[in-house]
Amino acid sequence: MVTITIDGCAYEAPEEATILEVAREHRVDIPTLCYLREINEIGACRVCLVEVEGIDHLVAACNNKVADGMAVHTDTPRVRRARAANLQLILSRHDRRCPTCFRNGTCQLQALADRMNVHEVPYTTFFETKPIDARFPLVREPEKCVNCLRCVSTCQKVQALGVWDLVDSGSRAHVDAVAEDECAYCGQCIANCPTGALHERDDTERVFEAINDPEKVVIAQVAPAVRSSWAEMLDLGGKAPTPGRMVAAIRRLGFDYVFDTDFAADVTIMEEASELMARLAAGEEGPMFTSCCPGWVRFVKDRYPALAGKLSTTKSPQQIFGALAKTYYAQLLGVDPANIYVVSYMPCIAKKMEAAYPGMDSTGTGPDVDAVLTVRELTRQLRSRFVNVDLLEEEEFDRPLGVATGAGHIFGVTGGVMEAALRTAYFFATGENPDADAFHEVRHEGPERGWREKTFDLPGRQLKIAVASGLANADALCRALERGEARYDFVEIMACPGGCVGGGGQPIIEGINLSADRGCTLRIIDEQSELRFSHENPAVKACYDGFLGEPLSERAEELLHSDHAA
Ligand code: HC1
Ligand code: SF4
Repeated sequence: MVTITIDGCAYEAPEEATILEVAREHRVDIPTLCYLREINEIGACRVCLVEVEGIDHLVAACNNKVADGMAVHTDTPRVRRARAANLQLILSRHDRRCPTCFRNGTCQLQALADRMNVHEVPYTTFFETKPIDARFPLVREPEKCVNCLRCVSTCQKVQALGVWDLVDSGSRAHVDAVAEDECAYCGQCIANCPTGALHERDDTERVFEAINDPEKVVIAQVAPAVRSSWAEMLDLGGKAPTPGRMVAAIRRLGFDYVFDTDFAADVTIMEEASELMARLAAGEEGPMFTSCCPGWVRFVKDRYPALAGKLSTTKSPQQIFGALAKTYYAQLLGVDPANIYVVSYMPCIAKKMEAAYPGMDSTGTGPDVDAVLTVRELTRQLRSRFVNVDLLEEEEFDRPLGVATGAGHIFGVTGGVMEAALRTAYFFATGENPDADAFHEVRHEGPERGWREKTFDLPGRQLKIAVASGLANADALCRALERGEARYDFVEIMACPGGCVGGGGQPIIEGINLSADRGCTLRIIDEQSELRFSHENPAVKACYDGFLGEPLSERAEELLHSDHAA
């Protein structure tokens, strides 16, 4: 430990700590723009400058370590002038049309200018407006980029990919895509962008057009993790952000039916657990990988093609929902599937891409899922339609595709798909339910590095499983599998850290990682659910009895499985 003073107060600190970490630990505010803890500590923006006694120049607090006896000053006239000048230089190259920016109100640059009382830019403004680089489904607006490199570091360190980099030199240096084809569309670079330089393609108006079309039956499906975050950017006037209020809010947008992706997650489990049991019975070499996360599917196919054949063929809940909505439910309604329009609310960017895959068209009338909106797009829809969310009472999902179990709800948190599948696989193997929490050890609590492995006893055999989230962790796990350093029967991987609760389409709140809290919300919803086993979902049973037949039946194979060839 060392002793330092910050603004005259003495603090003990570990030797390896940075000035910024010690300051934050003791509630001394130092502004930052490019800093991302353990991901991007490069001192690029020079907004966190501080004065250190005995050093002539100002130093960046984020990447300078403390030393015994160090005296730091965070609020001198020299510090304030330098920080403001640096911020003004950044602003001089930034497209400042804030009112029409997607990040208006959540932009860290905007917030910093306000917080630092910077209201003028005395330098020549020379941002260049270029046509929007609309790469599906990510959109980049280069004139809003502040070269903080957060996207570069996030993609490299969290996702083991190198889509972005700094190109050119001197005053022409800027961030650009250098390996676009590698992109998993996870959206983590968007979630960590401090400005509006990166965002998802906006599909809100397309959905309103469908809602306004009297010919269309417009159906919403809501992903598991959305219920944990939907109200983060809304003012509910102190009311609890329950799934029931979420349903009421979405219904106010004009949908004919509000259904639950978690119903389809229960169907996914019926198919995936059956597939696992069949693979084990056939003595196939493991592992079987979950395939509900399109970011992971894209990653493994691109990076580890030899392992891609081990993906479960079961489609994701989003796609199973779309396929059943346009076949089973169209039949129940007596409506031509061409007139059904399915909208997904997802915490995810890659789901926009998954919905557009060739082959995800079960009826030959168009994609099973017509539009995919993120939680941020949902927030914009509710605001733009002036829905008074604080007045909403709780409402139920519509039936039958709105009936789900606790097992379906936990899909949205890392370990949840595995746990849900094991509950049902155990039932398939024994004809009896295990304790609903028998497999709780697969749960990850909080952000983690690496992967978790466990061995469970199923009658007659042991099942070795692993769970990972974040593609850097998936990369390490795949490497271990390829080298023969690990062996599993069943592996769950989600591309985003923490699972979908940490998805790239979730609300962005600078400096706060809410994925652990959101994961707890889903766990609580599971614990409080009347039904916690997918195979006990009465609506799922009815769907099999009246339409699909058995899991892995010919019709189920045709509608609910894919070779992930896209
Ligand atoms: Fe997910 Fe899934 S859990 S992938 O994270 O399997 O997006 O929430 O909808 O499809 O159910 C996302 C979440 C989501 C699918 C399910
Ligand atoms: Fe990298 Fe994910 Fe961003 Fe693609 S979406 S550039 S994979 S962080």
